[in-house]
Amino acid sequence: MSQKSITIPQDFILGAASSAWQTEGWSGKKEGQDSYMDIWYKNDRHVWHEGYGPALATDLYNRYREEVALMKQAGLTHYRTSINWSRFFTDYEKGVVDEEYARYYDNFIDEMLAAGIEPMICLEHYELPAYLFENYGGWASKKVVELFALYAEKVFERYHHKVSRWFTFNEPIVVQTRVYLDALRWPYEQNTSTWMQWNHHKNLATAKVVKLFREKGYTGSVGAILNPEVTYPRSSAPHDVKAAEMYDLFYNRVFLDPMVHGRYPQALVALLEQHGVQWDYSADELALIRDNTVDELGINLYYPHRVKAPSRAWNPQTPFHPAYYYEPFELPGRRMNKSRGWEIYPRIIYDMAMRIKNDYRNIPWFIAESGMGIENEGQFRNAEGVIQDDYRIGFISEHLYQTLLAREAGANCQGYMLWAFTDNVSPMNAFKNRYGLIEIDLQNNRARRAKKSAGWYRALRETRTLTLNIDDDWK
Ligand code: BGP
Repeated sequence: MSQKSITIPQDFILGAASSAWQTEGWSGKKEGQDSYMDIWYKNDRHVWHEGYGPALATDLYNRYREEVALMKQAGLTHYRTSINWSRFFTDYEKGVVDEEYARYYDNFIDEMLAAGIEPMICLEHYELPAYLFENYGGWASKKVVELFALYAEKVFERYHHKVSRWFTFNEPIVVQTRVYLDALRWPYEQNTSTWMQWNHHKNLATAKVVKLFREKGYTGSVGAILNPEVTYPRSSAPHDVKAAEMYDLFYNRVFLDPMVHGRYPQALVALLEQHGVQWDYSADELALIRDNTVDELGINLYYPHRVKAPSRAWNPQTPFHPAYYYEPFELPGRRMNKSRGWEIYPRIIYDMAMRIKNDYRNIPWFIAESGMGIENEGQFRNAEGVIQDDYRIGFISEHLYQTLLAREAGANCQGYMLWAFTDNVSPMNAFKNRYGLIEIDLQNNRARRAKKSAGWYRALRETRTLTLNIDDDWK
């Protein structure tokens, strides 16, 4: 075991993240203001862990003052959440702001600013209005791209003087991949062309919003929060390396390249055509994407992704799916977070940092989500009732260490944000795997209680030094 210490630069973000739908609850929500997540939950509650979902969530809508006091106690420099598009308007087509909901955000943001915590706001964290999903097919429609730009316009008008770091989407690839590619989520359709159309329209919407923000002359930046998966091939053999490259092309570069370089990879466009994937795009749209790349990226990184070359021929009856080119690979002996079924490999952060430095013009970025979800955390409670989450402290230490090493090696990395500030509702895994620095007590009216990690996080902020033990003995 060796002990290491590393300095956390003064301007380095030490924050935590969350989203509107995963915290606020339905208090004050009006008829017709469902989001995609709400209708999925309403239509298919049985797949949500123990029936928990967005209905109450952490009741943040009623408890944001208490929450901000806890953020301050935990030493957060920044807090990232979303505004819920489905609740921000009473009419999505005319852009009529729901004053009651907007006032909640006015107050929440003011409360953070008064506590010295910088809010970072995402415009969509899966909160596509159900109305737009049902009436236009969601992001399959160009009309929805227009309406998103209208929404961004209204949000910027109201908050540009209070918030300067904006993000269009959180993990823009996720919903369509789960619904249209893998058909794992309601409404369980399989249509690879629809998948690609959603990808394209989210890239287009990002470019439109970047353009709008710049034309209005607002101070600040517009970025996006992506979840590129650091994908390692099983072996150095060319067939396995190709599998990893293909995975990267379809799932990572489909957003990274247009958002940072302003263009889709040629190889991706050619493969989509070769496999008959149809998506509607115009030269004007591609020009808009080319001219309006993002200012910064948030990167969500949880686990390494490993692939190998496919071991069988593709079934010709099955529509094209990128899995045509790869198969998942499990590394024997891997370190695991058993609650989540995810491998733990902190090196992903360093490897992603070098990728951004070398292949993505060293654009400013930060870790927007990193964290450890653990089931049944109550078992780690001490006599005073405080959850002793040393595993979380260990996880953050190792991942933050890699982030800081990358920064020392020239990565343009602005900070580290933990997922999540409090325990909350994940899609289906609602309150199953607990991620927070703050516990949410479901048996006691969503009461908040700081875990051991909250005090440790605060000390990080105060000392601006990370000290950790590295298990490096030859035993
Ligand atoms: C990320 C999402 C978050 C959150 C997190 C944890 O991909 O951006 O919204 O849900 O995953 O998810 P889970 O609880 O399923 O592990």
